[in-house]
Amino acid sequence: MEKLIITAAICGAEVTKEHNPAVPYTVEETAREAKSAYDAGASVIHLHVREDDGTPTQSKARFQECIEAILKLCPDAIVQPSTGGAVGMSDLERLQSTEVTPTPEFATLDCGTLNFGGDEIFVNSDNTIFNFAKIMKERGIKPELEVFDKGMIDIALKADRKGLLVHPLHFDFVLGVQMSATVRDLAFMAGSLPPGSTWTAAGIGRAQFDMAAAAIVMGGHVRVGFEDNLYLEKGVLARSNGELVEKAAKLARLLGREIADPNEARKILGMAPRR
Ligand code: KMH
Ligand code: ZN
Repeated sequence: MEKLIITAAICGAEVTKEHNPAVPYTVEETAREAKSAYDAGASVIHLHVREDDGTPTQSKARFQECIEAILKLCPDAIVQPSTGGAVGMSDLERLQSTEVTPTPEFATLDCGTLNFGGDEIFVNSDNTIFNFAKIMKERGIKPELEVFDKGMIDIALKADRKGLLVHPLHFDFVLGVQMSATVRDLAFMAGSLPPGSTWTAAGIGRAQFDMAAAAIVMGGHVRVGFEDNLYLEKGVLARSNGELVEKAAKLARLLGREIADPNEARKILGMAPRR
C-alpha cells in the first residue's frame, strides 16, 4: 500500500484555549504546534490563523507571518492554508490566504454549504466554489476538496466537468459535522470518487481515531489535529498536535503502513517537487 500522508489541522477557527490551552493563537505558538506535528510525522499542515487574542482571521499578513515561521522550523512541510476561514467571512476575505508569497502549493476548497451547529451556516454557493476553483487553477494551487457529505463530492465533480480542476483530484472527507462518522459512511464516500483520486479522512471529536484507523487500512490518508479533536483519549486533553499525530503514526505502524515524508506526499498527491 502507498505510504500514509498525515495532515495536521493544528488550529482551526472554532476551538479556543478554554477548550485546550495548547490551541495556538500567536505566530510563535502556531509555528510551535506545526513543528510538533511535523516532528511526529505530519507532512501537511492545514492552516488557519488567529489574532493574538484568538480571533480567527484570514489576513494575508498574518498568513504570511505564520507560514514563514512554520517553514523556518519545518522547511519542507506542505503548508495548506484554509480558504474556508470562519463562518460568516466573505469570499474575498477567505481568499486572502492564497495571496501570500510564494503562492501556496496546496489550499482547501470547500465544496458545499453546511450546518455548522446551532444557528451557524457555512455558506459555499456553486458560484463561490467555481470561482475559488478557477482562482486556484490560475494560481497553480492544488485544491484539497473539502467534502462534508456525498452531495459535496457531486458538486466537486460538477466543477471538474467545467474544467476547473486539475487531476489527480484529492478529497478530504470531514465526517462528524453534517454526516455521521462510521466506517460505512467512509466506505460510501471513498467508493464515490473517480478512479485515480486520493483521499484523506478527518473524523471529528471522538471519531478522529476511528476514521484514522479505517482510512489506514482502506488505503486513504489521515487528518488529525486540534481543529477536529482536542483529546488524546477519553478525558485526556492532548498537550500538543504532535501527540495526536504521534498516535496516528503509531496506529499506522501497528497496521503495517509506513508514513510519507513531505516529498513522498507531494508525489502521491501529484504535486510538483518542493518549490
Ligand atoms: N472553519 C470552517 C468554517 C476549511 O478549512 O477549508 C471551515 C473550515 C474548512 O475549516
Ligand atoms: Zn479548516
